[in-house]
Amino acid sequence: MHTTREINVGYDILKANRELAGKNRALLDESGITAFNIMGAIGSGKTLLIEKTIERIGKEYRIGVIAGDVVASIDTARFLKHGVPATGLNTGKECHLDAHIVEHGLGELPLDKLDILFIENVGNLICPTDYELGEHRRVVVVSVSEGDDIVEKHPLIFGNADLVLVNKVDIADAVDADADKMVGDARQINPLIDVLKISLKTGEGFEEWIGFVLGSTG
Ligand SMILES: Nc1nc2c(ncn2[C@@H]2O[C@H](COP(=O)(O)OP(=O)(O)OP(=O)(O)O)[C@@H](O)[C@H]2O)c(=O)[nH]1
Ligand SMILES: [Mg+2]
Repeated sequence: MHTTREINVGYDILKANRELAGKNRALLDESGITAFNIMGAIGSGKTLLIEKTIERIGKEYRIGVIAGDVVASIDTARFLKHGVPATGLNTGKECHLDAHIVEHGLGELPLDKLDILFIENVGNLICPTDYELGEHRRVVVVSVSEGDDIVEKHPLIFGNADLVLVNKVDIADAVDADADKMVGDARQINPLIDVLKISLKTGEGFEEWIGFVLGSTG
């Protein structure tokens, strides 16, 4: 005969993760670093966003990057080309970063020499939702090429984010997407969220993004 017992593994894992995230945040605060968790759909423009931001403010602010991906070396190489400290975290079969792996990433970076840290999360709109990393701001990048129903199909990740970037508006007509619908969906899910329509190709909305970054930086 089998007996069953309920164990709330999910709760314990998330609780442990939150504790570790708190430690990461304390370390970042001690070092005077503002950290951004850049989440978002696969291929939505997370790496290019960080690269363009390094080009725009990398001379005035000391920027570091943690690149999290199933295979992280490709995005890490893109960041290193800009001459900033960057480290890659391979998540293997995991579809999100967690606070423990990020703690290792922090150990690889010269924290005393940084003002801003961008953490690129694994590209998807589901797994990263519940895992705090110790960041100060949570940003979700989606793009019109995923289809303009992508936001309403993945409500949870927008519920606890600070900012949504609706990227690639330069190709909205070509892919038959209504970027304003995506903006409206995000606001409906989370009335407190900031939303910007941007194009990393034309520069539309980019200065507003920079305003968000600098406004968040202590
Ligand atoms: N037309 C257009 N293309 C863009 C824009 N932003 C990014 N791209 C292109 O989209 C592709 C994916 O960009 P990445 O920055 O690698 O996307 P990512 O979110 O980091 O992708 P993963 O790390 O694989 O999830 C690249 O070919 C970019 O050049 C944009 O605003 N407009
Ligand atoms: Mg990337």
